[in-house]
Amino acid sequence: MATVTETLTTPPNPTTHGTTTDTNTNPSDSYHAALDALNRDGFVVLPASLFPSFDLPTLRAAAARLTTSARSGEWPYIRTLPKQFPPWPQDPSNGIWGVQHLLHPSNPDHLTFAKSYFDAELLKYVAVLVGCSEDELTMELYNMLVRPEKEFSLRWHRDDIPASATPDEEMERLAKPGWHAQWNLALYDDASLVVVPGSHRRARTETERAAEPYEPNMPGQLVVQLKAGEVAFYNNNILHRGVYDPTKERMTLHGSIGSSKGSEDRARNVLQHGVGEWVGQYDFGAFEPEMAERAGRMRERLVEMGRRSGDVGFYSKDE
Ligand SMILES: O=C(O)CCC(=O)C(=O)O
Repeated sequence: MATVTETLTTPPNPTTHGTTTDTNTNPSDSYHAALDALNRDGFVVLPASLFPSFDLPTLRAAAARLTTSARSGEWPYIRTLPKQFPPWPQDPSNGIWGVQHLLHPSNPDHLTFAKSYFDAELLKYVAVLVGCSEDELTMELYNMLVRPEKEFSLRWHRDDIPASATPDEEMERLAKPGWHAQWNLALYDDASLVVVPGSHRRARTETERAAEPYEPNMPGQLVVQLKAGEVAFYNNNILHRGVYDPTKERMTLHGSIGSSKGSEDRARNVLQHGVGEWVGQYDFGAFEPEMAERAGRMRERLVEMGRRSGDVGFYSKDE
């Protein structure tokens, strides 16, 4: 299988991006280079050097503590085998492939994870990739994808378009702005995410439609190879799957941030994970003031989205 060869290496220009919230002014900087790659390919890999404040040893230690808790059943927010979409039963006896709600106030390490989620540099990329100002960014999800303890993989899917969609339905949804950015931040080298580059801009081909759900060799597929500390942003409606190696450590932080321009579709995608149940209790008092301010405003926009949307249901309750 092919691997990602394109990574962005240009550092951001501090003179044009010190504190700006206007994200649409300089199309030649590394933020917009990332946007171009995301629009073209449906994913982009950013080097760890762009995010110097990500503290990998501290994040790994926090991730290991929470994973241990999740596998033992102590941490109830988990993605359990063999289910692909929420809701997931809280019983870990069949194994887990993800840990939910890293920012939950009952996680003793929530602040460690929050520092990477609300990181000022990350948020600049997010604003450009979403296509909104930093003042519109909305807190969404921060989860972690972990090594299952036995063979497991996800079938080919788009996160927010069911496999039953007709080509016209696919195109109608793909033509709408997603109003969010989604990323994987690898704490260990990670080659679990497999994508079909460019498939976020078109309906599935006949071959893709007819393919087995777990087809190991989809035409044009590419394994996203992340080194520890790298961040892959990807369009959640790119045709993709997860293929996991139970023998290889995986702790990959899986985040999304939206915009107050987001629609009911986006509200369902976010709120079906249950974040609305605890986000109101979040106390940002322990954050440094600038981050507390930023996080507080992003949380308010999430609460507002919940208020506007009411009961949003689940994308695919039984899979
Ligand atoms: O494991 C991954 O990186 C992919 C996860 C995924 O496809 C999903 O959560 O929908």
